[in-house]
Amino acid sequence: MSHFHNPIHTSQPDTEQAIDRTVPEFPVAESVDEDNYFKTNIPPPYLDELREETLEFIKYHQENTGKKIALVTSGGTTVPLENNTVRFIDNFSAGTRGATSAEYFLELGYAVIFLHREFSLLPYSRHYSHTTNCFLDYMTQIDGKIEINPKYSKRMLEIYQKYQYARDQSLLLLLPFTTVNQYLFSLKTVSKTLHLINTKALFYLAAAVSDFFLPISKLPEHKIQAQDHNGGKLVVNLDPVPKFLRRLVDSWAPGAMIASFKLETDENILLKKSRQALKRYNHQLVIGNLLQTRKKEVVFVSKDAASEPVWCRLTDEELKLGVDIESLIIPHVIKAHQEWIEEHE
Ligand code: PAZ
Repeated sequence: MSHFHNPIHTSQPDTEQAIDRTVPEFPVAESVDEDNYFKTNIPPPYLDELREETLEFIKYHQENTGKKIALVTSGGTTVPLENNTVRFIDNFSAGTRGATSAEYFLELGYAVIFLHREFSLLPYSRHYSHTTNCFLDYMTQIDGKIEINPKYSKRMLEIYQKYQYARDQSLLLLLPFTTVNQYLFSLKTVSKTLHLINTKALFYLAAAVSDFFLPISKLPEHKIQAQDHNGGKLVVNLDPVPKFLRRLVDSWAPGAMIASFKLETDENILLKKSRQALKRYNHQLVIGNLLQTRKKEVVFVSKDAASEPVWCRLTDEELKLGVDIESLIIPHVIKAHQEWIEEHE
């Protein structure tokens, strides 16, 4: 069983939705919003295949390895403005947090379902895919043959060995999405499938999910024409994406441990918004981060009323040496997961 070369592709969207992320709080999604959303938007055609792959992966680990499972979401979602999509709204996320975190989960004994934006960073290949102009920069020509440049080979061998181990042990299931609609249908399907078999799973929600979208009912079928609009202007009127985290907690995967990320750009509201998220969605852990400093510090806000926020920071020296902040985040999350499992046994 290898899930590294998944046949599902998502970047040619069929129909969907829109974003930005600077706007007021929207109401928490109730079941009626959920029903409405999933009734009035079209599921991606590969959803059954995605469910089957998830089920196979979970059963395999339940029967053969007994490993704990982490669902890691990663990267940004797009919001198509046309059904035959020429234009879409996107966000900044490259998937660094998700891909790097997945590596540390794997290293620390988890099997990982990696629900990610197609073509964003992936565990292991992230070290090479976006870091130079081209992967060929890592190669060199010696006596008319092409080889890995010796200055990279030691590090590449270490990464290759981890990659090979994860691949050969079937520890990583790669599931792609592109649009926010694909993300929502996939998250619901994977969560419910996971919940059927493994109620003690860990959800680690690092994807940057659109807050706004264009429902299928309002989506033009064809490329928007400039002359169709007043003075050539395009005014886009987006709906809020229902806040599904509460549905995940209450109904899709009740009993799972859920850690979500909260992204802000204003440091003065980060803690307040992180606490608010925890209260609104009633899950276990919010990891707050600022766009500007997300690679060097995050704050853990947990449900335990007695606990103060815990900051986790890299020193300047560690940053210079290229230490990943995820090497601090993941042990913290795993410890919380372990304690949570013990409490619920
Ligand atoms: O993908 P990346 O490493 O560039 O960014 C990671 C992140 C900032 C998207 C993530 O840490 C995060 O905060 N995700 C949740 C965003 C939100 O919906 O608030």
